[in-house]
Amino acid sequence: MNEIATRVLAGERRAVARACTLVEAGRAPDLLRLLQPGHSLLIGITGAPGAGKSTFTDQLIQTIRADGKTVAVLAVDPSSMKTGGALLGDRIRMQRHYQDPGVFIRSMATRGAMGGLAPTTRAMTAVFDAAGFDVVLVETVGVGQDEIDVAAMAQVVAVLLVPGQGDEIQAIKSGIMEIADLFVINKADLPGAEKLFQEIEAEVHGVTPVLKTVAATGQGMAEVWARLQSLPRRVPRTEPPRFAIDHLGIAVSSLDEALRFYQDALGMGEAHRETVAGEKVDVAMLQAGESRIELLQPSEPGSTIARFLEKRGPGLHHIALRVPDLQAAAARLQSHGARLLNEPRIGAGGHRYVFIHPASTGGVLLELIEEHS
Ligand SMILES: Nc1nc2c(ncn2[C@@H]2O[C@H](COP(=O)(O)OP(=O)(O)O)[C@@H](O)[C@H]2O)c(=O)[nH]1
Ligand SMILES: [Mg+2]
Repeated sequence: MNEIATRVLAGERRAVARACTLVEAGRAPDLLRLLQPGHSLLIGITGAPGAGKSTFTDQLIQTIRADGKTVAVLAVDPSSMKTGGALLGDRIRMQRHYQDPGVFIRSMATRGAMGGLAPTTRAMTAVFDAAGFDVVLVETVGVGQDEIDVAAMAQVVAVLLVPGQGDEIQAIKSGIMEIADLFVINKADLPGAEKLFQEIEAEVHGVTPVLKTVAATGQGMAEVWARLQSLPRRVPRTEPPRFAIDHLGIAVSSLDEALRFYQDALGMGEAHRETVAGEKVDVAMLQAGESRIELLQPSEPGSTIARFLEKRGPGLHHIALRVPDLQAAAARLQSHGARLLNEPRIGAGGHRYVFIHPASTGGVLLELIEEHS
């Protein structure tokens, strides 16, 4: 592993290819730990099947190379199309770059693995980043939650729309807006492109830029590349997730009594108190550096905390960890057989969370909370 990592960090293509194979087989956790972050700009390209993503990606490779930069591409293909025309078309199109040492292209089949795609994609982009590529492009399949997960790990995301589909405005309204940093009206040579352009412009209120391209000829690509570089970047998602402790939850029989210890005797400062009606619990939050201590007292008999006190007595009730991407973390846990107690959902403080059963965690209830939510 050490040797492969060293060779990846030196930018050796064969080591990069080998690392990708290990990552795809789920056999690379040690390798990933040995890699160091590089400086890649990580770009996600998404849009409905047939929108021209592969054609666009191929042209973008050309534009980026003409700008003197190196680029690695991860094309996520629906495996059902593996023997069909689409992928064959991609291969033939992108073939012109295979001899170029400044371009590395890797395709990955989804095998219909719901929720399992994002961690692998993330790991592969980390390999490319460590290998020193200036730009990493991820072309997604264009359907489902996986695509949103994949797109969300990029620093900038371009969403391709095409005229004549009729459902673009609908797509915008149903959440694609949140993942798009740039809208591209591709196939601008087709009728209806100008109309779609204006409809999208009206919808984004000048917040998200909208550009037009003809990927088939390369028209508009220089402008796209300029924009992609100048757009504000999201959190660099190639970083390994940080599992900071958000808070420790302690079940107590009396908040006032517990506060006499933490607040008065220990001197931790003012507690933020609230009653979470839905969970029948009175809560006092105390800041402890970057983390917090959450004291929990049942507000009604029969509540979860009341039952915990009866069964186990006062004490540590749960540990809450902050993760950058809750959906990805939950999917990863599920694929490893961990017992999730709920679907990721929005909690009282407006944060997204999921609970994991103590049976999976070494005996303590674990809460995962999404950062910045
Ligand atoms: N007219 C026109 N056709 C295009 C353009 N870009 C791509 N296409 C065609 O659209 C089809 C789907 O393209 P592809 O790149 O495979 O789409 P993907 O499924 O999103 O990757 C192919 O036949 C392309 O040649 C364009 O700008 N104009
Ligand atoms: Mg494609």
